[in-house]
Amino acid sequence: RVDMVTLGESMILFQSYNQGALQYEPLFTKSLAGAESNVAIGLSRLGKKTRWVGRLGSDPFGDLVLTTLSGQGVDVSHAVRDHEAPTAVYFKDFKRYGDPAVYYYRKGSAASRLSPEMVDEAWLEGAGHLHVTGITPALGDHTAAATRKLMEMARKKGLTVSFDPNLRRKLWSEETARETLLSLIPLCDIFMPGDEEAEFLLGKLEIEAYGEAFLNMGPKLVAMKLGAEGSIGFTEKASVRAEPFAVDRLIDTVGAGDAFASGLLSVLLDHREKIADGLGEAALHEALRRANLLGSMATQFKGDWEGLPTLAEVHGILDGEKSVTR
Ligand code: KDG
Repeated sequence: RVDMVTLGESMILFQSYNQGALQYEPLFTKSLAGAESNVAIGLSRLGKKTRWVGRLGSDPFGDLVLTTLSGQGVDVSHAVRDHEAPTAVYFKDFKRYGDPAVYYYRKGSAASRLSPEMVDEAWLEGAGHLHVTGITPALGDHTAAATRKLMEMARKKGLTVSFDPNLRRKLWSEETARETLLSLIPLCDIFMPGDEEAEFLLGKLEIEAYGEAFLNMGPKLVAMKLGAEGSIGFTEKASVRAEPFAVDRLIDTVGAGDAFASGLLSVLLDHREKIADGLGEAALHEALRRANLLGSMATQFKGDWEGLPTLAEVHGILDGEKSVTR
């Protein structure tokens, strides 16, 4: 049994050791990144069984992706190695103020060569849920077609599907991004945009109007990230707001959305069969609170996923359960 399977491009991330400007920093730390594998790691830490599928080069960085993910408890047995194209890398440039800038070196990577013919039903075997993001379709027309095919396949097989638009303007034109992302929304049950992404997709509306508009496109649940304002969830039956958690030391905002997705899904997957008929208010609020907590934790550590908590840590914070720390 696999609680969640996800498809995406995982890359090797280089971050300046001292968080100095990229061009002058002599030392870098090496880690793993990729929105979808971040979610797989987040959920795995919260006790869910996860599987990551994607294409990697036959190179040491591809090996590192696999060993890191399997070390985090993620099933990588369906990952595919490409013998010609490399594993991608990317760099984070810390800016002191605002989000870090990112520089991708991923054109022509193994993952970007994914095509619909390569999509394999076996990827979904034994799984209850599929999570995808708007990054995979941003890598090219064929990766967009592959994402669509996998979402359709998952629905046909009775899996629930979540979709995070994860708008990455550096990867595609605004026009293609808008059109493609909008076209994928009807294929998901759970849609999780940020407020800026909602505005990008639909223009400026009141927050409540976004919820209604996205629900009308097909999803059964819309969870909107409102940054420092927390989050809000919408179903046919309810609209629920969840307060944010304080961020005492803002270090790295990259990965916060994936952390949010992990927290949210960790609760929603326990209520999977109720999603179609509209989840109750209490469960939706619990999911959003946990999502907010994980989002805030991710921003207080360097790296995309390194700051994500275990289930015991989550209970410790949310329910005041005491643990022995020394
Ligand atoms: O959400 C975090 C991702 O943006 C990061 O891990 C890199 O996957 C990545 C991307 O394409 O931006």
